[in-house]
Amino acid sequence: MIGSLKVLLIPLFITFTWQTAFANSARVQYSVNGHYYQRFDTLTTWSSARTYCEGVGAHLATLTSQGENNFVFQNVGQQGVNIWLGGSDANSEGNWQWITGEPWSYTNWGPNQPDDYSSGQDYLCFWENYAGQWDDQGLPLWDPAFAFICEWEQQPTAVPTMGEWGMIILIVLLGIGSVYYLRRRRLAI
Ligand SMILES: [Ca+2]
Ligand SMILES: [Ca+2]
Repeated sequence: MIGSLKVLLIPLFITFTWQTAFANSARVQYSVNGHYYQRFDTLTTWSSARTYCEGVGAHLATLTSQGENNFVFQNVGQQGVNIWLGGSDANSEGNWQWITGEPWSYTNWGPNQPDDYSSGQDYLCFWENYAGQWDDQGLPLWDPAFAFICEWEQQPTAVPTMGEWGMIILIVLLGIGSVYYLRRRRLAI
C-alpha cells in the first residue's frame, strides 16, 4: 500500500515542483498592435529561446516603440530576472537588428549599454537590474541561460507551454510506471 502511494505521490511532487520552478507569465495581448506576449521561465540560451518561440508560431519579442516596450515589461517582464529579446548584432558588430527585420529605430538601452563587454556580447535582453531597459549579453564571450519572451503576431493556437509539456511527460511516465509496478506485483503474487 505504501509502495503504491509512493508511485503516485513522487511524480505528483515532481510535477508540482516543476510547475513552481517554471512559473511562466500569463499570455497577454497588447491592444495597440494586437500582438500576444508571454514570458517563459525555463532558462535557456538566446539561440534556443529563438528556436522555441518559432516552434510555437511566435518570435522572440521585438520592442519597436516605447509603448510596446513598456507594455511588455510591465505585463510579462520581471525585475530581478534576465530575459532574452529578439535583437542581435551577431551578424555585424554594432549593427543591431530585430530578428523580424523590423526597422531598428526605437531603443531603450540601460546606462552605458550596449558595451559589448570584453568584446563579446551580441544578444538583446532585459537586464535584471534595469526596470525595462536593455543590455547586450551572450556569445561570443559566454552563453548564459536566461528567461525569454515570445511574441505572437496573430492569435496563438493552443500549444502546450514548457511547463505543460513537463506535466504531459510526467503523466505519461506515471502511467508507464504504474503499469510496470502493477505487472511486477502480479508476477510476485
Ligand atoms: Ca514587436
Ligand atoms: Ca552589455
